[in-house]
Amino acid sequence: MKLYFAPMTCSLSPHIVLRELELPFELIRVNNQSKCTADGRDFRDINRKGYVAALELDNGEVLTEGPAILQYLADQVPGNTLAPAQGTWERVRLQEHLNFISSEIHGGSAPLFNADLPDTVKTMFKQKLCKRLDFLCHQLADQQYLMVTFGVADAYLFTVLGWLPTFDIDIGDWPVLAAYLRRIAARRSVVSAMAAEAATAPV
Ligand SMILES: N[C@@H](CCC(=O)N[C@@H](CS)C(=O)NCC(=O)O)C(=O)O
Repeated sequence: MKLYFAPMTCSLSPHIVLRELELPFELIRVNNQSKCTADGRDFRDINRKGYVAALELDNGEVLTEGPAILQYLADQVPGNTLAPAQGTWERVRLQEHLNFISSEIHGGSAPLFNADLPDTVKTMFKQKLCKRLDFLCHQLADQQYLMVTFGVADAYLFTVLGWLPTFDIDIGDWPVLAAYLRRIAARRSVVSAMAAEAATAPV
């Protein structure tokens, strides 16, 4: 498998999961501005959407959309604890988490990267995002992870919450979330994924 990624973006979550599952993969860096890949191709020829993450399977299929990639990866290793089995109620709960992260946190953060957006509009998006952080804090108050044990939703949430300092949102205002992030940041898969991404040459 090949994971097309850009450092500091949402592609970190499938990268963490690939390492958690100890699946063999190749990392291919993408320049999100020029759309060039590290191996000299136009990324849009691989993923017409033009954004990471994209997972190229050994049969040539290219899978996009973080929640789909994360679940596909977990399903490759039967019995692992990163995602409940398909068809179970717990799997539906996982999908509930992934949709929340995707639409409310990932989608809610995206406009804040837009340098052209007026501050008043950014403030509006930030306020909404902070309400979602309040909810997460409540949810994680009595549990270490979103589900019973660390899973694909945690890899995704860790990744998108990592952007908060860029928006001048201080995670220290949500101590439960700050502790959650510290816990995940210490995982071997996370340390090695972040180090591997940082070690790749810019495209
Ligand atoms: N709906 C997509 C969104 C992916 C996405 O937002 N990717 C960003 C990085 S976090 C990106 O590559 N943006 C570059 C672009 O849109 O041109 C998913 O969930 O995977």
